Amino acid sequence: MKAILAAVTALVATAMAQVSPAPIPGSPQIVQNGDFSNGTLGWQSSPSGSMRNGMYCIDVPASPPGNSSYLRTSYKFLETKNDVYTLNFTASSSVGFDILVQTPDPPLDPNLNMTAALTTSPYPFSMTFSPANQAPNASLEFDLGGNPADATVCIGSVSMRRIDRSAWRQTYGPAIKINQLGYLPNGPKMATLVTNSTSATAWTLNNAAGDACFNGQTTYQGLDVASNQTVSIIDFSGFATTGDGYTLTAGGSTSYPFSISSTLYDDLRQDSLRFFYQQRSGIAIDGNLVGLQYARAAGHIQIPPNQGDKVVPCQAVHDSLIAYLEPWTCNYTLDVTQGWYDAGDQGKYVVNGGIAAAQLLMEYERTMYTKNGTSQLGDGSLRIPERNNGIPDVLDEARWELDFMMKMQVPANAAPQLVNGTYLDLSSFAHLKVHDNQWTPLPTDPSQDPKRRELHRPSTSATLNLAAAAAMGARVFAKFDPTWAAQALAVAKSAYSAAQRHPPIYAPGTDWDLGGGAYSDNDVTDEYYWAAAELYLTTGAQQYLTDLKANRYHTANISTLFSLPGGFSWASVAALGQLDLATVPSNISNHSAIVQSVVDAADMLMAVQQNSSNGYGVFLTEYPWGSNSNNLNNIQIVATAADLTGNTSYRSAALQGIDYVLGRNAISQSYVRGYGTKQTQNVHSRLYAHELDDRVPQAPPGAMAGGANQAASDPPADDVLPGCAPQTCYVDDVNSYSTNEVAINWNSALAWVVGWAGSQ
Ligand SMILES: *[C@@H]1O[C@H](CO)[C@@H](O)[C@H](O)[C@H]1NC(C)=O
Ligand SMILES: *[C@@H]1O[C@H](CO)[C@@H](O)[C@H](O)[C@H]1NC(C)=O
Ligand SMILES: *[C@@H]1O[C@H](CO)[C@@H](O)[C@H](O)[C@H]1NC(C)=O
Ligand SMILES: *[C@@H]1O[C@H](CO)[C@@H](O)[C@H](O)[C@H]1NC(C)=O
Ligand SMILES: *[C@@H]1O[C@H](CO)[C@@H](O)[C@H](O)[C@H]1NC(C)=O
Ligand SMILES: *[C@@H]1O[C@H](CO)[C@@H](O)[C@H](O)[C@H]1NC(C)=O
Ligand SMILES: *[C@@H]1O[C@H](CO)[C@@H](O)[C@H](O)[C@H]1NC(C)=O
Ligand SMILES: *[C@@H]1O[C@H](CO)[C@@H](O)[C@H](O)[C@H]1NC(C)=O
Ligand SMILES: *[C@@H]1O[C@H](CO)[C@@H](O)[C@H](O)[C@H]1NC(C)=O
Ligand SMILES: *[C@@H]1O[C@H](CO)[C@@H](O)[C@H](O)[C@H]1NC(C)=O
Ligand SMILES: *[C@@H]1O[C@H](CO)[C@@H](O)[C@H](O)[C@H]1NC(C)=O
Ligand SMILES: *[C@@H]1O[C@H](CO)[C@@H](O)[C@H](O)[C@H]1NC(C)=O
Ligand SMILES: [Ca+2]
Ligand SMILES: [Ca+2]
Repeated sequence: MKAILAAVTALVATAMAQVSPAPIPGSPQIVQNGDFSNGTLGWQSSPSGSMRNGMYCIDVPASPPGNSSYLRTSYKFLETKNDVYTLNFTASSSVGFDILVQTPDPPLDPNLNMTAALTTSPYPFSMTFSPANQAPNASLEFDLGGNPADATVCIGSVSMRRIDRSAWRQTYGPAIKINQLGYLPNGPKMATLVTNSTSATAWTLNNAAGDACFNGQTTYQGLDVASNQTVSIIDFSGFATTGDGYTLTAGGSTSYPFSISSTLYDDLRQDSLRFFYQQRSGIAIDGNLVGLQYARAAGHIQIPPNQGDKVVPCQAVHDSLIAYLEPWTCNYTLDVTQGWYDAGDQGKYVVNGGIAAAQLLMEYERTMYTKNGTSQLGDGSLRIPERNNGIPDVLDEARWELDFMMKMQVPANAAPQLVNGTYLDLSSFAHLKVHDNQWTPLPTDPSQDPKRRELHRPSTSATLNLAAAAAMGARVFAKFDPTWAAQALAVAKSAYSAAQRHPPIYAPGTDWDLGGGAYSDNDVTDEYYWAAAELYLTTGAQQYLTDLKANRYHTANISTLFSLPGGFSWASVAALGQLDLATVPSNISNHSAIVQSVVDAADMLMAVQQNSSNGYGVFLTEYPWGSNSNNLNNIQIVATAADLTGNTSYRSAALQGIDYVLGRNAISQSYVRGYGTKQTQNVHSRLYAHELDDRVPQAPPGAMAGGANQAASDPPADDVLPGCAPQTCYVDDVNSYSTNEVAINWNSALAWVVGWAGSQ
């Protein structure tokens, strides 16, 4: 599933006649008359059979595999995409052979499609599966072909249930909420105590030996609106002795243990970037670099069953008619290998790749203009194949994505393409995305994905996003690889001028659920702003300066410019342009006003953090899909204000904001794999669906879940989160794509922020 479909994923629950009751938590039996106690009520078979010893038995003539003989339900039922089903039945055959068990819902995915090896003794089969697509008209079917000789097949005790989550309860952890990784010795040290007590409560800081080493009194704060918890604050910033295994106690509660260390963020700085290597497409993942359990073959290099990504066509017309309501296609193919898989799926989306690559480039570029951090991001700093090639590894990682994005450009002189009834010259535009034409199940190894890969229609957003990111790449790579930098700059310029050739071609909201997310965007003025800013900073050319100064974002108020308080995102990128105009040296005339805008934005965010209704120091007023990244992107603004001004109140505010994703939150959840006592286990990802298949690993250290989502909707969330307070709307379940997915644009926000924190 896609990370960002909040507005469109609410699948309409269709009521259907002749369908068994829609499954609901706690009463989810789907099969009627599964023990055949009512004869064949609810069943169809060919040939017809009869009851023997409590089972339904069919005499099946010898036949090739297939459905020439079958037993199936006579009614249709709903199978919810990604939900978990278990099918049990007992079966035997007078002649041993394999039957096929299916829940077909043509022309959709196989859903359940498994074989059961029958022998003469009745055997109790149990099969668990998750539909890869919404299947509104599924039936349960036993295909009885494939028997080498005439056979009597008997089936009984058929039961199929949707997972029962009625016993699930949110877990809140200790009443004292802390950053479970820990605190910097010279940084703020805040914790939150959930208590109804309005009076000051004594707290104690204990070292690993259990000895009290610091103490104080809580400050009553009141209601934290986002969690509906009444909280008091513990401030132990005055304590700076490094060590591991500290705990806080207060009001009868003891916190999880944590460290105080000046190297606190060093490992996470690496691990947050490691995520990108493991998301790479088009290259084998080397187990010697990241652990043998993560080794995998190169994905999508057109070795069967892969159908891409070396010679990828545009969408087939029957798909594009759904996406654009007209038969858009093209008559070329592109090699679009490389890049990172976007999220839990294996699509590759230019607009999301662009902001993720940009944040990695910014993480590095920041160190060129501020005093510290370069060596920690240098060549050899990451466990990637390009270590020790003379180029800082974080830049090697970003280039893997930029190389893919540059391949997404429409060839020069391509034939005109249909857009809104007119054929337009889209040469040098960027295709918005490439992904499967249908969803694959969890887990799926990328090298085993058999679906057709398709290029989707170019959009102005993708084209300008490419222009911006490639211009940044050109700038940062100029001294490491001038040849590549020149290529990237040529791409950026050609994309920018191509975008200007036509009125905006918007990526539509209708292009979703054909195996990928929509990434729709109806405002590309911010993309123009970002692209003009980056091209200006890279080239110094007047043309781009003129464009950016004329762009309405340049003079917009700070909430518009920085997307406050919600946070910038793949669809709202003006902040990225403004942050770079503020931090990257240039001759722009109103530079001090631009710096001031970053400072003003940071002030607005500080007001959010310090609001009395905010008990967790988080830069959020709402909790949308991927809220952890909204918080982190806002931290990037506050931290940049700290870099620009040296004002320690911004530094302190930004560091406090990080505590939230590492456990100082209403449910004591560290959303980062490998860090913290109560850390996320079951992220939604085809690479890391360990919860569904033991042979697949859990997500590696440094991978971050999207986090609380006040509009969470997916199979587990729909069962267990109704009525949740926004900051508690999280379920650590592999199928909860709306709260527990991983994504490149979320980890890039984490990477920038912990890269910054590691330099403090
Ligand atoms: C058998 O059918 C009757 C009438 O349709 C129904 O009331 C009863 O619940 C059914 N029993 C089972 C076990 O399905
Ligand atoms: C058997 O399978 C074929 C091919 O999938 C399908 O067209 C046909 O409808 C099926 N027949 C029955 C009786 O299910
Ligand atoms: C179902 O499984 C059978 C046997 O493994 C295979 O031949 C068939 O292609 C599968 N069907 C689908 C739709 O995947
Ligand atoms: C399900 O089947 C019913 C009747 O067979 C049909 O009217 C309906 O369109 C089908 N729904 C879908 C989503 O295919
Ligand atoms: C299937 O059988 C297993 C093992 O006996 C049991 O734990 C489970 O509850 C059964 N599930 C259904 C859907 O009947
Ligand atoms: C605070 O009071 C509310 C309402 O009585 C109660 O539900 C909640 O459990 C209390 N919280 C704590 C931490 O005692
Ligand atoms: C907030 O908590 C109070 C009691 O602690 C409860 O009555 C109320 O329903 C809760 N509100 C929400 C939105 O959860
Ligand atoms: C694509 O279409 C254009 C215009 O119809 C045509 O000139 C060109 O030869 C076609 N290219 C290919 C590879 O078919
Ligand atoms: C197509 O036209 C409609 C109606 O004028 C407009 O809303 C939409 O944005 C246009 N789409 C593109 C891609 O130009
Ligand atoms: C900022 O500008 C937008 C768009 O013009 C407007 O809707 C919003 O109210 C303004 N916000 C502030 C804080 O002035
Ligand atoms: C600013 O302008 C001067 C004079 O044209 C030029 O030498 C310098 O490189 C420019 N600086 C930047 C950062 O573009
Ligand atoms: C980073 O630089 C700041 C000043 O820019 C300095 O106060 C701090 O000590 C430096 N940190 C490290 C780890 O060098
Ligand atoms: Ca390197
Ligand atoms: Ca936009």
